[in-house]
Amino acid sequence: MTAVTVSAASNIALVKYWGKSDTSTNRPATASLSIGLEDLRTETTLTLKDGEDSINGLDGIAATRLIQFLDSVRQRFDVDAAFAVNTANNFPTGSGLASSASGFAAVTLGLDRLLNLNLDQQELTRLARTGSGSAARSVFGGFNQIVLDEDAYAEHLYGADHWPLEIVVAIATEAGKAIGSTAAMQLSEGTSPYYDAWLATHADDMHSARQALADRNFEQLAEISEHNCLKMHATIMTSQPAVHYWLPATVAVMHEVVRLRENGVPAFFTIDAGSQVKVVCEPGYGQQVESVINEVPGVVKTIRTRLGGEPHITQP
Ligand code: 2P0
Repeated sequence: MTAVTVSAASNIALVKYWGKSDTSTNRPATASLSIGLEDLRTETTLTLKDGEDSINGLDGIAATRLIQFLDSVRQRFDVDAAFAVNTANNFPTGSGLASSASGFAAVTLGLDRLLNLNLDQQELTRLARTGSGSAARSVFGGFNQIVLDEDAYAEHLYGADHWPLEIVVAIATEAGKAIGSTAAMQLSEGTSPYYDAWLATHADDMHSARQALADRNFEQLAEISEHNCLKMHATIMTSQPAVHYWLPATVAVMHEVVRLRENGVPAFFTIDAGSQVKVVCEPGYGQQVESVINEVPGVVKTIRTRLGGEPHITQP
């Protein structure tokens, strides 16, 4: 085999990863729990070649990070090969929609296949994580968690059929974010007075979210997801210098989601390191939620999807 194509999906964390205990390997300081987004995907083709790597579809820091990752794989598995990487996202890149998660999951799965590494699923997630912490959770579709041992790996909890939630992404801007999550995390760790509280209360959030998933208790999942998201953002905003990811439309969507819930629509919000709001709702409510969110002032567009995100591997 000389080439492979992988489609991997983005994911969003309901209980979030923010902070690292080892920056060189992206070992997270906290566990996390996520859902895969069926229709937000990165498609990456890897082709073996001579000479140097060529990267098409990424530039700047993102391309540098990818080449560092390829170097680490070459070194670890004693591989003497270069790669032509062609990659594209079908959603806005670098704006808080976890393109590094789907991107590094796709490359990891592709390298495993192309180089016949035959890593087991847990090893695949550990390797993807060294590219980007959240990428470990995009190795599988459905509901997944990151487990901390002396290292950290992702574990598949349930398939999408366990609870086929729907997701509406409200895009507040298509511009890239001013500060990437890796740098913003470091700032939070080093300067926010709330960072220690974030760490100290995280295990309880994981426990509560896992229980809500097991019981398919939407109210409990909504409460803990919004709480965990707001704690992370409080930590981000109180870094010095402060990091401002939210835009007016971000806040307007949050208010609209609370109003929807008060009117009996089962929906909650979560926000990653950016200004986009992801609205998660019970099966069957996606269309209604999307039509309301679309009208919120400042929302540029919406993307509606469902829980899923199994990776697909093909040979071109
Ligand atoms: C998450 N985020 O759990 C959290 C919530 C953003 C906010 O994981 O430095 O791109 O590459 O490990 O994975 C985004 O961080 O960071 C992220 P690195 P990554 O989804």
